[in-house]
Amino acid sequence: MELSSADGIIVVDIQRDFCPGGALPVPEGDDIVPLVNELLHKAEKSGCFIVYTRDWHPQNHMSFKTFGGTWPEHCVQWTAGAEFHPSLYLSDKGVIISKGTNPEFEAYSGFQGTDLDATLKANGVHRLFIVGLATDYCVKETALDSLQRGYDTYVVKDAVRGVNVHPNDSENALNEMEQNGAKIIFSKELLY
Ligand code: VGL
Ligand code: ZN
Repeated sequence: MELSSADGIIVVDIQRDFCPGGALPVPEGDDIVPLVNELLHKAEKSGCFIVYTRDWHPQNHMSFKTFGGTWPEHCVQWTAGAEFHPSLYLSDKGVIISKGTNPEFEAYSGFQGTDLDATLKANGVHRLFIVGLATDYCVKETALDSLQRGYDTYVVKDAVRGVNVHPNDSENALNEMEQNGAKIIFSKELLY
């Protein structure tokens, strides 16, 4: 597949807290970083629009156990855990979208409560490739919102990883995305 300026890549939440050693680690979450970096270099060369989403919670966010939610405290704004993985390639052409900033609302999707849709439309993006963490939460919800907003949506299977609170959660999430119209592809289809 050829990439162009009508394409975008959304790098979902590749942050320290979602990687091994972090507060809410996705098993092998950091394994995808070299591949994501390759995809980013390819995207940059092709004029593809680059977005990095980040989970960016206030300290009193409702998703935290201490505030009635289900997750340990993670990705608190301006803390080390909220930083992008240190090996993630940050393109200076990339745009950062922060989500989950309202203490009263969960926001797994990069579209939820952000100007991501407007930013993509303003830049003429019609097709989206989604990579990152976590397959069964933020990747899934971002992909479903992307489909709902009319983007031709691709999920790069070898460039996502899931939490798998239940063992099949990632597989089920990929099926759900596919059933809703997402295309599940492998990175080699973009790289070679
Ligand atoms: C996420 C759980 C809580 C994610 C964010 O990025 O998938 N998961 N907050
Ligand atoms: Zn979160």
